[in-house]
Amino acid sequence: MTLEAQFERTLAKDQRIEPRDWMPDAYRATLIRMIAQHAHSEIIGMQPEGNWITRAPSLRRKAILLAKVQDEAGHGLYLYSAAETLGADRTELTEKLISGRQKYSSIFNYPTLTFADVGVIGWLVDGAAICNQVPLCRSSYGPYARAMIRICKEESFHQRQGYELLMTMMRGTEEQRRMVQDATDRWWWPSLMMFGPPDAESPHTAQSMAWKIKRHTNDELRQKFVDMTVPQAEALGVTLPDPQLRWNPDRGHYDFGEIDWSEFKRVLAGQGPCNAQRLARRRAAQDNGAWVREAAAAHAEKQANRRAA
Ligand code: BYC
Repeated sequence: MTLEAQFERTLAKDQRIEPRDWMPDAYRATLIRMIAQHAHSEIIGMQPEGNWITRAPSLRRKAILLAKVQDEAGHGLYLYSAAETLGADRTELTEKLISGRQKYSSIFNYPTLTFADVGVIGWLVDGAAICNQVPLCRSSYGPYARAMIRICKEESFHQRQGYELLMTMMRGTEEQRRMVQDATDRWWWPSLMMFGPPDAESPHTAQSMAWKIKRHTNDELRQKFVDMTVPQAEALGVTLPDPQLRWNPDRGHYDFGEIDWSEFKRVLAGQGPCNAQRLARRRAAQDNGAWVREAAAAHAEKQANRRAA
């Protein structure tokens, strides 16, 4: 049996491709692209919420937010490790991110204006991430699928903390309820864009589905997220900012309005409200950490010399 036939047979039997297995170059490249983008998103995603750590309204909220942001750093690290099993070099991936040659999720280019944004990010952004990522636990590439299992468990905690924060605010003052509604209005449409372009305009979906990397299309997951979120908004007492949102009994799904794809394209082209700021911050962190990397490399070299002597 040829190596390619063996690869196809593993996929057909719904078994996992592992790092030492033969795989087509394009399969490897797709996974590196997707896993790197995902890792970059986790790391850049620390910034919008990290913005509120020093201003959290209580010690309890600060501890919860710190834990969440630290989890995101951990997710980034598992994902960079998963990319390394494919032969990618972590330093190169970081270089590609900070020079704008690799993407991260569009969602993290929006500002966090009030503490309600922390709750809405947990509810909507982590909610969308869970919808998108649970099927990736069954992705055909073993190290990615295994990393996703732990990531999804932690994302569920993040989603619950966001919803709990919002429920508390909705039981508070009129001003707090206004903050929650305002944050919901600002984050709803960008959350729908997280799932990527419509299927008809997604260049990668068909091949990634054939390789069983992706298990559902962008539009299928977006619909699932809308169906899941509408009852949550009702329970919370907020309105989702879409007058066309209504239950369609014939389809068994909620219909929703047209997404402004020109905004999505602008954000991907680097012209979102915070793109420049996010990358500048990431570049500064990389520069400020140079001495740590140099010290670690010098230490490793010394240890190696000692062992060799
Ligand atoms: N933002 O053919 P398509 C998280 C790009 S959650 C930016 O559909 P694919 C977190 C796409 O990369 C967020 N770019 O591609 C949550 C491609 O560009 P290139 C991260 C986007 O790969 C809470 C082009 O558009 N999650 O981390 O089949 C707290 C065409 O798209 C976006 C993941 O990365 C976007 N929203 O599907 C903290 C999950 N959408 O590469 C952290 C894993 C599309 O050709 N990734 N593009 O230049 C995926 O599931 C898939 O890669 C996507 C896109 C659904 C995102």
